[in-house]
Amino acid sequence: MLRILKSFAAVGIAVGALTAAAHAADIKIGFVVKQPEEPWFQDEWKFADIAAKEKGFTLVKIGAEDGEKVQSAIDNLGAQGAQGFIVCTPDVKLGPGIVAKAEANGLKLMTVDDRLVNADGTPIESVPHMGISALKIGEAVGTAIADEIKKRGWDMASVGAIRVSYDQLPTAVDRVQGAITSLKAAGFPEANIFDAPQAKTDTEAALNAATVVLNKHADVKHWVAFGLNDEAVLGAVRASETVGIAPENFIGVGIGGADSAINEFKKPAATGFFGTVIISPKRHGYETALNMYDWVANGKEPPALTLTSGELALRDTYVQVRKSLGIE
Ligand code: FCA
Repeated sequence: MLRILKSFAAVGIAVGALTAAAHAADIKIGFVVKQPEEPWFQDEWKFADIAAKEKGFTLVKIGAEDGEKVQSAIDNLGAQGAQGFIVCTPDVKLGPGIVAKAEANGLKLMTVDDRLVNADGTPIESVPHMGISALKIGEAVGTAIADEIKKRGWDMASVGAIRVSYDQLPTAVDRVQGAITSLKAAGFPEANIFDAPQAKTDTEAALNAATVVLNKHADVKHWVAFGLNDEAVLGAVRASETVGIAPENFIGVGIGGADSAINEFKKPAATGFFGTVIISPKRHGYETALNMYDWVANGKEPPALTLTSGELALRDTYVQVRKSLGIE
């Protein structure tokens, strides 16, 4: 009898394990990003894929560059029987529409990187979000630039700063504001900071915006640049090269640390792209995907707001910094 009971118990455990596995296999989670060609988002997807493999759920990756594509991506996920999705939207003002669409399709919703806003511009707090500590990371950018200005012995009063801006995105505003705060605290004159509004958040748009500033102030010899990400700063660096500014006269510090920055650091000679504050695609990809999985599978709601940190890296330190962040 005892033997029979024991074997029943064994079967019970095996069936339990099978049910859990079958359950994970039924789970489908979407990961929708605004700029699938940007290395940062490719890295997010890469780490989300690792979470999917580990837990055994299906990850559906969708690039959605505009509002219409976001809407159809959500309908598509609903039609495929997904239970939830994570999104970095091309426009945070789509917030209320995205929330409504997710609800209509019975999908759990979480945001990453860019937080949805209400019609009045305030964040939609009911949607769990993971973003970066934008002000703090921006401050680290500004400090790195100010330190390097001093190291190169430039006269602060005659240095020009390019603020590559994308003011329709709150996290972008905070990032550049942080940089300005640190620069000013280090004695950088506000009047020397020139706005270069980019039409899109890619390198080409930043190049165009920065070129206008550089042409307007052709008498300035020493330049620095900051923006919302590596692409923004790389655009400013490319613009400086086009107008003939030497790398030693330019200090650009980005935010990101994915391939856009790495490829620049790998060039045989240093460019004006001096450094980047590396943020974690592992946390933003792997952790958000796990959070969503836990929500769907176990009913555990993700934290309402998670803000991740960053770490400054230069040409000769980025390999080490990436390793220490577990993203090598
Ligand atoms: C925004 C930017 C990306 C990346 C992310 C964390 O979405 O557009 O480049 O910096 O925040």
